[in-house]
Amino acid sequence: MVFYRGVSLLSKLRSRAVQQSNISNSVRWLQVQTSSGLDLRSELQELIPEQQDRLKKLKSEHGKVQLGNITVDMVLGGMRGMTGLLWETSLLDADEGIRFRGLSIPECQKVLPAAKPGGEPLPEGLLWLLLTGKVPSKEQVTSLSQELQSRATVPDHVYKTIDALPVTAHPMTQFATGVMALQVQSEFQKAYEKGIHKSKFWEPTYEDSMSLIAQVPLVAAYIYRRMYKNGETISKDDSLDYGANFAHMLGFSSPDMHELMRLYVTIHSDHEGGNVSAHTGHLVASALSDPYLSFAAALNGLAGPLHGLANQEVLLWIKSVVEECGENISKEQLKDYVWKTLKSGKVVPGFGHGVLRKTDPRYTCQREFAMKHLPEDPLFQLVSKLYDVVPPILTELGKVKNPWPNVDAHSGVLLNYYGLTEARYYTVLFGVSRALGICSQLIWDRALGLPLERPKSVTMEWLENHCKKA
Ligand code: NMX
Ligand code: MLT
Repeated sequence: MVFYRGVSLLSKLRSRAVQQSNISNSVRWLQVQTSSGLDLRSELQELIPEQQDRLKKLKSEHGKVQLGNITVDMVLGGMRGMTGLLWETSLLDADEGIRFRGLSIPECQKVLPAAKPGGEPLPEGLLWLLLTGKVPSKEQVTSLSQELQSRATVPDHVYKTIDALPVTAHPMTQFATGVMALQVQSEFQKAYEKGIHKSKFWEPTYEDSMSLIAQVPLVAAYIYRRMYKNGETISKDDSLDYGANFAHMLGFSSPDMHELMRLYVTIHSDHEGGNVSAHTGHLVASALSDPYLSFAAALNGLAGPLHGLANQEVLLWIKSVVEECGENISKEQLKDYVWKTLKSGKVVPGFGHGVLRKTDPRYTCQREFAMKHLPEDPLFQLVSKLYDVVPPILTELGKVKNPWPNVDAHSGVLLNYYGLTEARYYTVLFGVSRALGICSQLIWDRALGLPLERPKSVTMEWLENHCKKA
């Protein structure tokens, strides 16, 4: 089922990493190591003590080292630029974009196992990488696929709980409700009630996290079929990998759509720790809330239009452009439309970012996918025109820190091309993928014994008085 693109590419990547003369060399080298065991849990069990020691050493030797100054602007500006979180699974560079355990998206596309030669990475491989920091082999990915398949069952009460909501309820409301209903089977909650020792917290967290990752595609597919396909559900197919099976349960059998889903789930999974969904999941989990409670909270953050819901907003906005001006809209007409959106007090969805300052590499890899599979699609061509038209306008506004497109600017037209046209559903797909990142870090939160998150807040009066004295 799975094709592994081999040791030669990995060696090339390694030797390139070794040749680079920057300080991160040794870290990158470690990060592209391969691992050997087939059982992910045992692999983790081996890694945890050394990472616990590493954290202890960091704390005892460098605990008092300063990481920067906090300004009033930072406090009033949504904590931008304030380093305040430990997040092991990925790191975002403002110019380069995301690296999953040190690997960029193009590097992941090269070294992670794929379903076919030259194909997109399998999300299971990315999950293995996020959890262990090691590139998995074909056999490890197959074994993880099987583990997820064996956990992919959803109790009937979950579907009944979703059915209690009106079918018109937003898909993200239905999704978060479904995840909350899954919570009744939390192994962590049961173990905590029985008095589990805190050194063992990561174990039931692993169980819950892996089950949750396995279950979310079923819940998500149920919601899609309930809302848009008269409730006619499609059973899972255990012969398929995670991404392909998700597409299959939604009702899509085209091999290209299966490839798209693998890419989609891989690239949306993690975006370091400060984004609203990841940070929410981490914060809630810091109270020792179990993975289901934490991930449901994360989904509620993802459902906001400035965050994950932007993928819905982009396609709806693009469709409104087409409705008003037609598919073959000129760049001049498009400029007018963008200005009209801005003048009505709205944002241009899919552009800008809280941290990134260049085009999102997640946008770029989706663009490459489109150029390969749907170069003539009129909506793809419209998205390409937006790439030329929007950044100069946002720059002209004078206040937008990043005028370039983000991940959400592209995903909708790809899905729409393959027949997944219901834009209101798109954030659910983002949510399924984000389970991989949030849950991976959550296992590490418990393994490292990270504490309750509780930053200090102040009032305007406190700030005024402080500034007078400063
Ligand atoms: N269209 C119009 N105005 C914008 C945009 C945009 N795309 N991006 C930023 N601005 C405005 C922003 O609203 C703010 O205005 P004001 O001072 O009047 O409140 C000003 O520019 C400065 O904002 P920034 O510091 O550049 O951005 P910030 O870090 O505050 O926000 C986003 C980041 C992502 C919320 C913002 O760029 C945005 O609203 N983008 C559109 C929505 C979107 O695509 N979100 C998805 C992000 C990715 N994801 O999946 O989560
Ligand atoms: C994400 O993927 O979470 C978004 O790009 C938002 C962010 O990183 O802040």
